Amino acid sequence: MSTQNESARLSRRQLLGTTAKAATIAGAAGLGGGAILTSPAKAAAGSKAEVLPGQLDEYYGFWSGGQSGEVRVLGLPSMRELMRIPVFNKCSATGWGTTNESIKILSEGLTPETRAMLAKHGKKTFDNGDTHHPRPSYTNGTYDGRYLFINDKANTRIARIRLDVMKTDKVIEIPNAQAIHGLRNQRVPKTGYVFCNGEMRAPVPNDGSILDDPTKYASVFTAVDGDTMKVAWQVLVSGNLDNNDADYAGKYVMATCYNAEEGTTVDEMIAWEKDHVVVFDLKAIETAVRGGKAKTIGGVPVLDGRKGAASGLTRYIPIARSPHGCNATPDGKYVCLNGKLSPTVTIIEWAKLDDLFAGRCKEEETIVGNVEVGLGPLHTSYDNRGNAYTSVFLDSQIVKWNIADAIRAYKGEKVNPIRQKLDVHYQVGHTNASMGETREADGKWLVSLCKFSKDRFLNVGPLKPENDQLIDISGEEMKLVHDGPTFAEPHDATIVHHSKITPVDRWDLAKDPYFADIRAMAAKDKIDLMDGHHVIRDGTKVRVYMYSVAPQFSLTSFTVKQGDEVTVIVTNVDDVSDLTHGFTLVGHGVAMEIPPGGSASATFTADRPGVWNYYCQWFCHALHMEMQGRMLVEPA
Ligand code: RUQ
Ligand code: CUA
Repeated sequence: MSTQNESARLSRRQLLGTTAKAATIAGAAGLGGGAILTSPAKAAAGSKAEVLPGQLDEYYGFWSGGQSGEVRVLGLPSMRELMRIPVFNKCSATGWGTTNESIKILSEGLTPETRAMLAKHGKKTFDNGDTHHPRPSYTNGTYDGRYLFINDKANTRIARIRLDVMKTDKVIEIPNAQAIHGLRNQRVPKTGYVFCNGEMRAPVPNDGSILDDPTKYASVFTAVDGDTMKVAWQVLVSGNLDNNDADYAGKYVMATCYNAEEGTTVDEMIAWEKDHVVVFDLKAIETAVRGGKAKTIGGVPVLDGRKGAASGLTRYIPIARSPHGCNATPDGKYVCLNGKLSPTVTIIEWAKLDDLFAGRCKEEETIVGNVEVGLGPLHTSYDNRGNAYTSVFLDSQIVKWNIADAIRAYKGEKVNPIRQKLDVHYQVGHTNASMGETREADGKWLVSLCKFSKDRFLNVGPLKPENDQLIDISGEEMKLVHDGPTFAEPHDATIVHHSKITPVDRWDLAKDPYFADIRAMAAKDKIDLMDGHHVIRDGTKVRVYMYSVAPQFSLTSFTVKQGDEVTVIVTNVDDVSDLTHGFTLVGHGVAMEIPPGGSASATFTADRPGVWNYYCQWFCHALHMEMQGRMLVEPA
């Protein structure tokens, strides 16, 4: 074995002067150490990661934007940021959260109760979100380029992003649950279900009849139909659901749970030696829903899969306390559970779950490996050569180990599964390998998403960027080749070969469902969106249609009355790719992206008399500054 950084690790541990357990607990509370330690990038591997000017990357990386509420698209191996996709946040550049189209997407999937609460405060949706897990859709165990799904822990939502246009097209709130954390897609035959872990426990229904009685709370596991974005069913679960993963057979989903104690303070939550993973039997659950065994709560079918319910829908497998990451191996055989408070990764064999549900084996007998990797294992990813790569938070390392050897060692053979421990900087959360969550894992690149950057970049004040590191895993030895600063907080990233995704260059205004409302509005007003300009008055409502061709709007002034509710609809008729216009109305909080081949609309009240200029805020032409017009508001 080559544990090249073993001595560095030991000295760091000595430096911290803490015992393993205390360090683990301190680290879990975010107090983890990590002395400053640099690891020189290897020149040869570095040049492999270099993508020269004008060259394209081989992979798309989908990065969650954490508490920024967005998703980011990176190119790998260059680690260049290619795009940001607003999801749960408001975006000043694109008008996400301002345009009628985006507001509809952000509001129509909320529960009636949430909509009513927001409406009382004059709002149509939430302004914040907390994304963690960006997951592309699958067909037959690999990415199919249709969608990317992402959770919102903050307001219990999930969103779907269309990968042809890289825009969010559906957002739904998950009823009954609180704080969607783990999110995974069904891999086989396809997505299919999107599995959502409601992490935090609360009464179901949460109507105020139960308050300070945590024994009556539940966490809620939800299967959403990824095609319709409707909740298919929910299962109540014991403990707090953390991460999850689906198998490669379409039969089971597994989720790690902490707080089997069902306490409400840290001390209570880590009191026991063991927590559990919960296994969901998809066929049994579907049969139960079809057989009318579910209760309708919050408008969706809910089954009870808690420990005491003996439902036959779930099984609970005890493992060391507070397990975190849950990662299926690309060969379809195993799933790894990352210990977090335990220095181990536990391996469960999917096939043994058949025996477990049939009563032919005990819970512990599904476990086929338990490998000690270091302090604070969080997540594991895979290459195509039988190796696993585990992120180890407290030790700030990526640990490469061999799955087959880990299983042999568990049987008592004298083999050491550990291949290498590589220092990363610092306190790594997620790690993910290229195509590592598919049958087509290719073992080329691995990212290490570090929670702290300390001294790795120029100082920007007390709030430092995170450090996303790129590691070359194509050879025997892992090599760190790139540091990449990122803003809060890319919990997770998925690396997809570029051949899996085919984005378009232009929208199709005539057909795309994204513009259905604009088309319907124009049809009602008998207007051709691609031609002329029109001001339609409808009582105190005014609809203003114009198109844009660099460097002009087809309408350079329009007149409304103070107090009118004005809807501006702008269509981009330019024929050139990469020619985006914008529409910003000064002093009214209105800004929108007008994409090639597409249209956008925004509605506001013209409450201030006088002259209000509008302009194109997306650089489009040498005369871009001159691309403007005036709204004349007659005093009431
Ligand atoms: S979790 S650092 Cu939100 Cu994916 Cu593990
Ligand atoms: Cu159009 Cu700038």
